[in-house]
Amino acid sequence: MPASPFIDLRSDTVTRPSPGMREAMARAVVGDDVLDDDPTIHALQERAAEIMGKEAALFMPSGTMSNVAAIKVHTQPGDEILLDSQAHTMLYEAGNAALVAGVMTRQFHSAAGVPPADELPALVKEETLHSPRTSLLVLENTHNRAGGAVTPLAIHRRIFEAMRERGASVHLDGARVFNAAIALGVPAAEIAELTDSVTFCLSKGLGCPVGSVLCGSRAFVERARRVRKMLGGGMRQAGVLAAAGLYALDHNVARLAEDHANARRLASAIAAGLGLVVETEPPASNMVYMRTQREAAVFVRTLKERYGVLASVMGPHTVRAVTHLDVTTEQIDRAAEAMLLVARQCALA
Ligand code: TLP
Repeated sequence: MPASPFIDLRSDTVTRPSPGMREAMARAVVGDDVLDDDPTIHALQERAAEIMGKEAALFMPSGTMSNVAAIKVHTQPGDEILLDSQAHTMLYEAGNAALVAGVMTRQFHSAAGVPPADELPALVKEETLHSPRTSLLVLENTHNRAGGAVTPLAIHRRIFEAMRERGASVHLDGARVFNAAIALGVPAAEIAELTDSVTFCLSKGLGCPVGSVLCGSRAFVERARRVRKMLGGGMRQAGVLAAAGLYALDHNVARLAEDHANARRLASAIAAGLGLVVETEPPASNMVYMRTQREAAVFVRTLKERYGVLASVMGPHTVRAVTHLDVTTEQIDRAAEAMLLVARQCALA
């Protein structure tokens, strides 16, 4: 496999399957999963359900499809759902909740990525002649737009109990729930038990080429299977992909701590730089968000062209760098040096 000429910090989605993962994929025993015949997918689903402490799980093509399927199953058309104004589901899923589930979204604001546990209960509307029913709250842990922020368990517990009392379900967009679990020092199941459903991505820090898993009660997963089919997500011999997922759950979870250490290393190395400000110092998980004095697009382009370091533009003056299993500590040090130089050159230009 030719090495990438870049140090690629655009996202943890850029990882490529390792030789060990590719071997596991090549060896996978497969069947037609739409006919419920793929033993490797069954194994992944059972394993994921066990890890999350849920009754059942469903292999999904993406985090986006998992979230919208969960929203569809938890709601009726015309309902209202509560969403963080900066949630991935709010900003980056192409408005699919409105299209697929026919729901209204009501936004709330989180402080540094932690949802306002005190305010949320009052946002749940009871169904009346006039008002929509608030049937679902969607949370995100870790929180991407808030710099990979981690919501503490105590906040999850208060919110879950309050939603239960008011008859609303809680879905967790846990695209990076294993990063949250590592940061909190708890098994992922301790977060998942404070939700009605949870999805996690295999294709981010866990290093798989494709896939997410949606977990919940048996009845929830049965309904989600039908939504997946409706959305064209019924896959056939996808056991080759599930094998990558099983490999990742065995080999790539505990090592997420290394990505967090690399993010902290990067943030502290650039923190005193001229022409940029680190937004989350120290970072809670594997992301470093920074504000640049020059336009983020200019900063990112210069970083790529002069130093072969890739980062993402997240706003007019906001840049994101994400650590993952395909970047070494030595590359992080080189990336930090390049960022300092570019920020300085841009600031003085
Ligand atoms: N996030 C991607 C981009 O879409 C921004 C990234 O590079 O971070 N939930 C969260 C919290 C996510 O960060 C993402 C992807 C998703 C859901 C969607 O997952 P996929 O890409 O599998 O549909």
